[in-house]
Amino acid sequence: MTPVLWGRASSVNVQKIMWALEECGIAHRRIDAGGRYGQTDTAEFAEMNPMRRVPVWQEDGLTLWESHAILRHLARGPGAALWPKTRNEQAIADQWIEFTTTTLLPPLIGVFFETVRLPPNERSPEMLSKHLGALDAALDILDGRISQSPWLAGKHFGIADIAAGSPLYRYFTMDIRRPARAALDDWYGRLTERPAYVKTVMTSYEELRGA
Ligand SMILES: N[C@@H](CCC(=O)N[C@@H](CS)C(=O)NCC(=O)O)C(=O)O
Repeated sequence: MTPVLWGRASSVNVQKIMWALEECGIAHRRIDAGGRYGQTDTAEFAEMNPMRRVPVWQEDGLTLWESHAILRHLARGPGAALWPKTRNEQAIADQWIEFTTTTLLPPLIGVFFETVRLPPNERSPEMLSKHLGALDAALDILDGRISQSPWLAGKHFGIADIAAGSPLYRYFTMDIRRPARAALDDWYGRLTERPAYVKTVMTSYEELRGA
């Protein structure tokens, strides 16, 4: 079967997979699901992913959810160009992927909600300030890493850059204050030069805006 990616193109977690697929020219079909596209509340979807979340990846003999697990799976196969070359680089890539899940994404999502997703009358300056503080601390750490290494895992662009880089388009386009960070700004600039990033990540998120 042609592999199937379930998930709406406006989801930052789906975008990670779309970006990896595009970087490596991996044939697949994408089906819109989640958010305004629904489908996640059906029994069939729950069988694929009991979390009822997107993305979900389906190929012969495998149904997989959790975007970072999908990224690793692709990079161990047709997306090998994204898989770090040495065991040490694989460990470092994993470290930054875990950092993305635990430390970068939660405040970034919080800021996105307080700036875009919530209707203006439900936004809270206190919550925004709290999330921005945590986000700044996470971005300072990323900036420190990129000031020592061109890409997160080392010399080569790969899955860690995709995991951490996909939400950064939102960071750099939201209406918030952004302190200059030379290395991080340069890394983001290099991401925006990749045609696959432009096509899959640098896209409108207006459908998510609260009324
Ligand atoms: N840890 C999961 C998070 C998945 C997730 O929260 N997906 C969001 C979209 S970014 C979702 O499915 N939201 C409900 C919806 O879109 O209906 C992953 O990385 O895949």
